Amino acid sequence: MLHTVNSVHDLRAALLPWREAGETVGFVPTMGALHKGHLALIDASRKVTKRTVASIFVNPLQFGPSEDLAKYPRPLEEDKKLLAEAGCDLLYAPEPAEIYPEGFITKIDPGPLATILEGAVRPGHFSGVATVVAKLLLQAMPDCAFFGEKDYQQLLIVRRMVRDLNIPVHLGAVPTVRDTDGLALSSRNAYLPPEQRKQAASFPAILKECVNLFAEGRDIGKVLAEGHERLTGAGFKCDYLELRDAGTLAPAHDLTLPGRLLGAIRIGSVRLIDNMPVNGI
Ligand code: PAJ
Repeated sequence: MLHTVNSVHDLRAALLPWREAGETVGFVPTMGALHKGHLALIDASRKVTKRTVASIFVNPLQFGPSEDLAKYPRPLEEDKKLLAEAGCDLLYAPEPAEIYPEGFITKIDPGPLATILEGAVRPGHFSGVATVVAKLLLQAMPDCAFFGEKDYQQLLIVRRMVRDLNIPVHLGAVPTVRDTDGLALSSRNAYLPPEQRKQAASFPAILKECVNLFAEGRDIGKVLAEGHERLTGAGFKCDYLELRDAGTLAPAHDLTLPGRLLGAIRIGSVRLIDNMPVNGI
């Protein structure tokens, strides 16, 4: 049975003997409803550290007022089973009052990176993410922490925060895990009715087509405009489809540096994001 703690005090108490024995600790923050994408982060941690700690916390601070906080899936028992099978050593599953006690006021402002792309559509989202990730890292003080490329902008924001605030942790980035039809695994895929789930596979397929056209040296603006049209033609509402510098997320006008193609679409009420690397030439 997976050892589970719910408070900062118990988390630190559980980590202490490992620390005293000189064992390295890897940390994998999640919001639960775990799938193979999350488990790839556990695997990545287990490869480089002696101990692996996962957290499950559905962070109210990163949900907008019209978003799905209340209905976010919380299958805790199933998650614990998956974590135990994956070889995770400890689960930290705090309640909101443990993370945000009465009077909590201090938040992290990740700056301009937090106001573009996802941040433009979801104001305050990345401040909520950065704040909770900073808290979790300070609570657990791991040697390494692992994040998925699936949430590419989040990964860059966390990297930047760790550097700017001198948080003593090494970050590991894990490539996106996809379903057999190419759709990036996400807890939100469960909201898709079967017909829309089938339709959703066109999203990564269209991104991939764009990546291939960039590799052929086609005009960036034209490829993006056509990609946008294809997404709309496939029945999606496209929030954005953009080619950005992979390191800074600044708009990429050419491919002298490695790029990242990032997209967000809606199918009905479900919003999906995805991204793919575009090699510099
Ligand atoms: P959550 O959506 O549960 O994701 C937890 C971690 O799993 C993130 O680092 C995310 O990028 C990674 N992940 C999700 N789907 C993946 C996939 N298909 N392939 C690879 N990695 C994947 O992201 C969050 O939670 C929260 O914002 C959090 C960082 C926990 C802060 O609250």
